[in-house]
Amino acid sequence: MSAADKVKPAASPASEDPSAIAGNISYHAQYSPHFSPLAFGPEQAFYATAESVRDHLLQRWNDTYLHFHKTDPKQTYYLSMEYLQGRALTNAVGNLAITGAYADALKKFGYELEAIAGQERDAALGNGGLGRLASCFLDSMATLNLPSWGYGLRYRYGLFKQRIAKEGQEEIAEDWLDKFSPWEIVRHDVVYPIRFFGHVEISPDGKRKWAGGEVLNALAYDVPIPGYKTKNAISLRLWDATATAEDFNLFQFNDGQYESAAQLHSRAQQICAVLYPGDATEEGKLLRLKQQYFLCSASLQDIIFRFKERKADRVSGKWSEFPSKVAVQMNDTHPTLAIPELMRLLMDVEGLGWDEAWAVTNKTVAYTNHTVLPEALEKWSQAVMRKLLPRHMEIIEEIDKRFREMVISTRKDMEGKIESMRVLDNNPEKPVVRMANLCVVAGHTVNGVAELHSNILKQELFADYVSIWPNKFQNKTNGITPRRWLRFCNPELSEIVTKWLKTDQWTSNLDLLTGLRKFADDEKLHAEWAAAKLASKKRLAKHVLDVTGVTIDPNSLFDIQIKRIHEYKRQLMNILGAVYRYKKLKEMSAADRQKVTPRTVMVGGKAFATYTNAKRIVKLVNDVGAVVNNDADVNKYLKVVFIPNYNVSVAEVLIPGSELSQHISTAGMEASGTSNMKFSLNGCVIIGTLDGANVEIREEVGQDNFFLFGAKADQVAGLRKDRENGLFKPDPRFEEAKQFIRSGAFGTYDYTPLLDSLEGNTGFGRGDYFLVGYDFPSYIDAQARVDEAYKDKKKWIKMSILNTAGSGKFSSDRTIDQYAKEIWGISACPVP
Ligand code: NBX
Repeated sequence: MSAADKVKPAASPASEDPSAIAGNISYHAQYSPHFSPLAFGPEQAFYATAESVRDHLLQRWNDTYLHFHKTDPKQTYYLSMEYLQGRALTNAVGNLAITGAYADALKKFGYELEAIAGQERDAALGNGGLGRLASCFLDSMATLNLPSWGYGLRYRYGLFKQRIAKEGQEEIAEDWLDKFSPWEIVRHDVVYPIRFFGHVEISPDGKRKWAGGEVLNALAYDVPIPGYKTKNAISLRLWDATATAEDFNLFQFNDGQYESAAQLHSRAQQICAVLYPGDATEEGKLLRLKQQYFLCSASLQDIIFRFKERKADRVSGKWSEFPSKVAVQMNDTHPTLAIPELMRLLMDVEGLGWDEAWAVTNKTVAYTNHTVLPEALEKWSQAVMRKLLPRHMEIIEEIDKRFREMVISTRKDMEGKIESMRVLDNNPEKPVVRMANLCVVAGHTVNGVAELHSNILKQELFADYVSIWPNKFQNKTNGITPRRWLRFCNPELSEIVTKWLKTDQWTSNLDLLTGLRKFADDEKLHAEWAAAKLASKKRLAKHVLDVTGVTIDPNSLFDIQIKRIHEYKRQLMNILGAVYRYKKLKEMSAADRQKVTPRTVMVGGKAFATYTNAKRIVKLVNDVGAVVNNDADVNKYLKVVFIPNYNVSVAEVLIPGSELSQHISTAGMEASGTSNMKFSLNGCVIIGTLDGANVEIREEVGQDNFFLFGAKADQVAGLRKDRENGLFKPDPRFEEAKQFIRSGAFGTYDYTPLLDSLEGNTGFGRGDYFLVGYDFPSYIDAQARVDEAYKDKKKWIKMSILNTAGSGKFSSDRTIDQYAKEIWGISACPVP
């Protein structure tokens, strides 16, 4: 009998009876000594409740691990530098179907579950869409009972907190671990060494091996991810960097050299200190590359460990079996180092030859692209790569060499294309490794995230590779989890949907929403729908008042744009539209104003700390708001509000309360967008361009229920050329809006550089690269159609219902099912 067999399974503290739950919450308040046992304010109540819920999670999580271990299915490992998890309590009790029991239990202490859940800090280990997608995917993987795990980094400080000061956006470190996270389980038994720097040693028999340099440890923290109404709970394994006692130089410390004594400890701390360290400096770039390697190396060592562990009882156990047990998905190019790291581990540690290691690697890894913006395609200096990861650089060079040889020997016709397709760009001025090219060359599958984007990948960015590997490229249109993004964040609307569909099965089979179409004209449904929307609008208005001090009218049209601030997303067009609207309102007679549809324009989003124009846009929205909202002539008809510190939990309040949402990127530039799906699901109508997933949303909800405007993706290049040739004639309305800002109507801040970016025919920071001027007139016209449509309440509510009804396709369950079948080759493994 092994020692482990002697450990008796403990009686489970996980109960579904409110009295027992209340007892368990009290237990955690007293015996999990984070606070004084006498304190039981809302914050203490949150931690004790979360720990009690964790007891439920742990049981499922253990059962799931053991079941996967016994069954030994092929398993997917999702590698992502980002997860935007947001809060976990409401989601956990909802997925475990114990919301009512916990609400009742908390009432015994005089607390509302919703208020206690509001105590939780967002886990913001991501920047935006890419990170939130990873979190939605985990929810769907667990719900579909798929054998799958997420791997990421445990950043000490996640995405910064945004404060709006006089000068505009300020960034403050977001201390999500301020007290502690009740959801993570530190795994002292899961530790791997990670090497940096050093050199390559060659043994007499020619074998190459990486040695020297500095070695840190990766320590695992597991976050259980419960599926919805299933016994399965999977793992999000987040790595933290640590140094050991041996790395602490006691001699130096006793000699008073405190900093050098703990040098390795401080380097370890830097690795997971922040999400996306600024990479303007060389140090910043090196740190970001260290982070990427840290994630890849720790995860692959862990994956190989598990493969061997599970293989132990099997008769055969050849490395060629690895791809039938392991699928690795790289979320964008950030985890590309998984490729050379897997090659290194297979060759240098496990003793495989190149060809064998390459075949295994190729069949194991796949890559998702999330952007076609050239400046966002990762390239690493060869010198930095060689210094930090000398053995990996050798492997990358060999991959590059073999790829070139393959093209030359098999595709004479492609010879002229080789330089741009290569992994290495050996431009003597700046030799770099092109990470996307490495992913395409090494991976078995490459996918885009919406139809339009995948087509652009195939026809433009990766066109040359398509002619070599026509079957490598796929589309997987993004999705969102309907649990967090409707069921839990919008309980009023959810209840109505369940009532009219006569089933709550839509939460795991979102296509059922089409069943609402036949009630789209039903007056009773309209009344209920409108009441639910109004309740959500009131909740939103309260949030706005709390965080900005601005009172907004729940009877006005709530128009929202929330996303990272970027010139291609064109928040500037939105605010120019609002400025134009304001100016027209000012010019109108009081009688005419009364005929106008009152609007509240809300914009939220964070600007990257060093992205100057994005920060100017934030400032402009705030400045416009300050003038408009205090202008007694018009503020009954227009308010402009900047929502500070946009994050997942703020989105959960804004999206249900929104009626019109803006997805107005220059066509061809937004790979997919996912908040567009969330809005539409919550009965919000979209004004947007034919970009990313907008195209598919419009198809699903019907073109009458979508306000379309703007240039199409295939026109953009021609329009830019025309402009360079001086053929662009700006619309007077566009000129008027810009001129109004230049006149100082919104204060003394110098908006010249921002507005100048929209002028001229070409040039750095000029030439209106994102075509705001070209699209502005059709945008204003589309907004006028919105105003008219909103006056007809019946029509508007019907559009709203049809948006929800047409959202079934955009469940991340559908997306993940397609990944599982068409890329990973894995199937469900439900805990019995
Ligand atoms: O990924 C986003 C795209 O812009 C969206 O269109 C898409 O819907 C979403 C999910 O597929 N990309 C994104 O969020 N990128 C990043 O956050 C990012 C982070 C770090 C970095 C580059 C991009 N170095």
